[in-house]
Amino acid sequence: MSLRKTSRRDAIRTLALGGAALALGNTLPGCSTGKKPGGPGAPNILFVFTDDHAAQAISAYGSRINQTPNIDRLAEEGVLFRNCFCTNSLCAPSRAVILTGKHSHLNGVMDNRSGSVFDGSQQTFPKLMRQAGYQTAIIGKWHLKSEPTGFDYWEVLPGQGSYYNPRMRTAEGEVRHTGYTTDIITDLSIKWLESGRDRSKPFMLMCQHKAPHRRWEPGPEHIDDFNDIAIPEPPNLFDNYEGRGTAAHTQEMTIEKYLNPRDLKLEPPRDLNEEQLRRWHEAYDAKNEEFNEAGLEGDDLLRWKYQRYIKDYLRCIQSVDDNLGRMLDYLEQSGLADNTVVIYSSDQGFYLGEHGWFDKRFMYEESLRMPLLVRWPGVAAAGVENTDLVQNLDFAETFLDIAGAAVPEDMQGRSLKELIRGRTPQDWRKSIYYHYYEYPAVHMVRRHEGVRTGRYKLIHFYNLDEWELYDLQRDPQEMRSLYGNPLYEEITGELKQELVRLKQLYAVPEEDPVPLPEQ
Ligand code: SGN
Ligand code: CA
Repeated sequence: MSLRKTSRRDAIRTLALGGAALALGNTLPGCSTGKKPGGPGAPNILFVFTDDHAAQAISAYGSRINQTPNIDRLAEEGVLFRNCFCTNSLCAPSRAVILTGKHSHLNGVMDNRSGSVFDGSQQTFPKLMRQAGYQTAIIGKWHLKSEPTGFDYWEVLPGQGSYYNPRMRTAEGEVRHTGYTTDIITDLSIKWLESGRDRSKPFMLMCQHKAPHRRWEPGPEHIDDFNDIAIPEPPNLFDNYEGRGTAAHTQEMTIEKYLNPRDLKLEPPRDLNEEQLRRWHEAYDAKNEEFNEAGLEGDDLLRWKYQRYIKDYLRCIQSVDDNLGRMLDYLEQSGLADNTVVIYSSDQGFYLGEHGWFDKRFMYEESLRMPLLVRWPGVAAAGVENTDLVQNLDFAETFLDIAGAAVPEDMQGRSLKELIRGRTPQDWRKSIYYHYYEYPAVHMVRRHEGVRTGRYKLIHFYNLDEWELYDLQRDPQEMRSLYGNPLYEEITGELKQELVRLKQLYAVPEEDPVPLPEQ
């Protein structure tokens, strides 16, 4: 830990020099490599994207609960973004924002419901990269219901996909694999890099894992990890939601009440083959017997559920981290590493027991934040941390900019390329807009929108007409809303104005685009 910090400080010093050197060599916007878009030598992009991986479970972000050596390699060799946030903390919406560079109300995917089908005929960055001469591929979780468009190759999980023996959709029809899905998605990705692509073109490969999504089913290699240790609990595991409004009190995502027997591995998954099931029983049966005999209640039962949940979640992440290591090794061995930008991120954050919760959806920090790490040899300085406010809204623009392709005017984010190079533009955004729509639905998180600045967060649960205000510097865990406190009247007024400005900027409709069902 301290070693990494030292190397970061050194790296920041290097950046000051490196930045100047880069400025002399590369002054043309959109042409960092000095190469034509899509032409020979244009950088490849490998985007490794997971489902529900919270930054609190990455050691480079200071995790107290696990080690992720391969993700950390990206931090050591590139840039770690501390303040990357999603616009709408849910799977399909986050993915649609990434493809289009537009907020949910413009790309049409406001929530995960069956009616929210991504309109694949709209402008997306993969289509534009293809036009710029790139080969594009997506392998793994897609979750946007319609057929992927803009990809030279795609092989995706139907819906949420499964952890074991996944069925996958391809342009030629459905295929079925045997094994652990995180390993399989990596195998397929390496196979495409090795023999599936047109080697005369640069590539954009989206390698998108199902893990570590609920029901957190570990793979055979990590199923016994963490057995003999207790994972530290978050300080607000026993939160009683005092100091917050109706939404925090009425959600349905507490570890205490809403984990079911399959989540807790008191019942095995239904899709395992004989050998996998044997391994499963070997891992859980004795522990489950011990649990059944203990007759735990109250706080002790919650503590046990937290340990079971968090260990399985972390076991899934260990496989993700191993498999990222395999991808990085492949890039090295194949000679691709020097000219490939590697990006790691996840569709949103997740509660790892904070506020007593699992799941996401709220605009509170743990589920708003996305991990984002970028390694770009020769361009990004190594071991640097960026603290600017960035969003998944910026990803499409960033990919296009890396490729040297033009960023369309109607995309709503902004390329992160200059930030990756360590040079934040003077007029970088000072606030972000957030909007969550999926209510009523699983977990019963009320609809809300809000604004976050570097220090403050204002949230409006608009169907309840309740506001919450947090001073993130004084109350990083968001335990007490300051809304209505006279000392914060001025800042509240400023944030309300900022919210209005952002809604105009992003063309948010007056009427909620997802009508509330009749009561
Ligand atoms: C499933 C999960 C929910 C989760 C949603 C959305 N239940 O419905 O807990 O909030 O997905 O997740 S499960 O028992 O089926 O796993 S998302 O990441 O796809 O948005
Ligand atoms: Ca997700």
